[in-house]
Amino acid sequence: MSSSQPFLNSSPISLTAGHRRKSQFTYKHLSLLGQSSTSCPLRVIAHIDLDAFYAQCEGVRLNIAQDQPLAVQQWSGLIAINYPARKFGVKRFTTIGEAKKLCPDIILQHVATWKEGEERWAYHQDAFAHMATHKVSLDPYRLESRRILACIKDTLRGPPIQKVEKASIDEVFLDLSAQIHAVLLERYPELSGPAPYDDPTESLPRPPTTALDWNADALVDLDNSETEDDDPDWDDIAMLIGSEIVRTVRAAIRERLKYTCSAGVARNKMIAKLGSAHKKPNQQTVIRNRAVQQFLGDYKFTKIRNLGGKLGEEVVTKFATEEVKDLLLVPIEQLKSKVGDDTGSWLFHIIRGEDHSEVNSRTQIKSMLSAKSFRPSINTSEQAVRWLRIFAADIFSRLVEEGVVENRRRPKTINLHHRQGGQMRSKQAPIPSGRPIDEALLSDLAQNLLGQIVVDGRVWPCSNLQLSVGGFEDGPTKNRGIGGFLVRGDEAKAMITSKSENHGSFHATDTGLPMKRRKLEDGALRKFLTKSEMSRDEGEEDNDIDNLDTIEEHATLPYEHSEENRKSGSRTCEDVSSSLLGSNERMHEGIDIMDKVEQSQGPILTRQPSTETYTCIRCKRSISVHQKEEHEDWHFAKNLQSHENSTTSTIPVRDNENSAQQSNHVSQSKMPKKFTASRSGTPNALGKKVEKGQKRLAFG
Ligand code: TTP
Ligand code: CA
Ligand code: CA
Repeated sequence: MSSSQPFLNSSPISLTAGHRRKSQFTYKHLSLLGQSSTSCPLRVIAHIDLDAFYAQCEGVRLNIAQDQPLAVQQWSGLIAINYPARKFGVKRFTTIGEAKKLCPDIILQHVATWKEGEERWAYHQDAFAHMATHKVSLDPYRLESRRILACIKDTLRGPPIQKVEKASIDEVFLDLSAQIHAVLLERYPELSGPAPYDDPTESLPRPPTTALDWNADALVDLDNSETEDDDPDWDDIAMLIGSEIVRTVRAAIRERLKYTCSAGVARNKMIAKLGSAHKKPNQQTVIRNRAVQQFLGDYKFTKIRNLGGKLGEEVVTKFATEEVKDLLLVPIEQLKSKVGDDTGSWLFHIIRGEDHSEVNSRTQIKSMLSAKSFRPSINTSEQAVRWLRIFAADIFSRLVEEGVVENRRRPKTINLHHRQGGQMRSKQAPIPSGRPIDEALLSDLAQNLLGQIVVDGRVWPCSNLQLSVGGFEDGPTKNRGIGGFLVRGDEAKAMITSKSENHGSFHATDTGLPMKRRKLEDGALRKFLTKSEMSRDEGEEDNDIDNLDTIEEHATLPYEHSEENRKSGSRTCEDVSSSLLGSNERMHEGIDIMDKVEQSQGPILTRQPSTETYTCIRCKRSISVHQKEEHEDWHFAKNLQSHENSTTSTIPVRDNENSAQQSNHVSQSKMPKKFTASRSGTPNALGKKVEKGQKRLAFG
């Protein structure tokens, strides 16, 4: 055995001679397994999710005994509760007071915060009392998340090439197919011979085994039509090997980093993910192919990825049930006629456990967001600028991890969103490509954008600011020389063009300022107008969004006080600090969609629920009027994310909203367009097209 293939030697299979019937799998299937083909029927995917993640991070950091109840506090709410504390009935929406009553020994650790005006985040003992002047930092958890990912990759190190997709701050998907293929050939040399008659459609020999040792795995019962007396076929054995690998990975995380996690092992991402949540903490659940129907039949379909949100609600309404087993009885034509061809077809397959979505190891961050809701609102540019500096520092520290210093990756644009009363405004600017990005540059650009908002007037009181960078591009080389920072031909052309356009449409004066703007208070303006070029979006943004269940973030919805709902991806955005990954999958998840934001973070709002409610026109949820603003911010953040995601989405177009060239065939892994952001044109952060002739003004 080579040291790079750590799983080849274990042999938990009892080798009793079995029946000599042929396998239902062919040589072709085996070869597809080696290629990690998404259509391979022997495919094995694992989903690993850390138990009570932030709580474990704090427990490990503070070296607290593992049986000690502990919860992570954010302002006056709890965002993560460890399993010992859960035994006392402490939950995510338990108030601090209640938690102490339920469990007097509980340790409540507040998340780290950036204090207004300070340059670094820190653990401040009194942070909870200073929501107005502190901003949450998720850096400690991001760092641990990274260490865990590195540990997983190290444990799985190839060959064959590993496929690991970071799905959220505390989750990964692993496509173990290629590894399992290698193990199979090593353990069962009879599989490596050429296919009889050189025909790949020939069946494989039957596995020489009648019983498999699943160790301590939680094994989901087989479908009714199957019995444990049936001899295992190669898919069972592949699953078993996958499960061994996952056990090894979990043990490594435990030994090296002290964290426990739970896992699901199954034939695709959708089932694996349900599996990891099936038994927690510190357990792994295997859903063999022969157990899929049984397993899914017991679920409400609203628990399935992508069916947690609006689409799920629509299906519930149209078919008057939430149960998978009821929906299984509905013929495909009926599904199609009620929810459209593509959605109907997708739904038909997904409830049968068919999901061919890929484990995408190249998921990359597509944008980063740092934001703060102000309560009370802020009233001066000085205050805003102090926050912008923090946002810039926050984003820059994450950019460093993305390799921005070495120019491995680099964002192209910077956006500032500003909320005043019910009005959200947004300004965007290119990040000049001719110089390295640093904290000061981001801070300057952000201040320029704020300057533009100030110019427009109606700025204070401001209740929310959000700074984001996006449009990430890979650098040409890891170590790009100085030449790499020179403006490229096209960019230079674009810059020149946009400048001349601006002059034309804004009647710029010799100071570079448009007439209309010069009338505005010069002092406030000057302060913000610095050397760099500024961009201007015309008019107010339209932040309409219709894709509740397509985005991932990490904010917690205050008005959905249930574990179930949180799984379906509903969270708010108060202090937000997120990085959006460019993956197809994230579009499809609810909370864990929110999860795929590499980490956005979800503050929990713990105000007393108000009796007064309104129905949100976007998501049709009933929301307390007190939470209206946060709720709208949440849509806003989700929209931003969906925009970022939309560029890599493989989601198909839904019939009733589709144009003529819609295809009838839809990949089962895909979701309908209605639930995604628009991909037409170049939507800006708010899903609105950025105008081609976006006005840019050069201020002196
Ligand atoms: P989850 O994986 O949903 O939950 P968990 O890890 O705390 O617990 P479990 O054992 O059930 O998996 O979320 C991961 C982390 O994300 C969680 O520790 C804290 C953070 N988070 C929020 O900040 N807000 C939220 O609303 C949720 C659900 C999670
Ligand atoms: Ca978790
Ligand atoms: Ca999770």
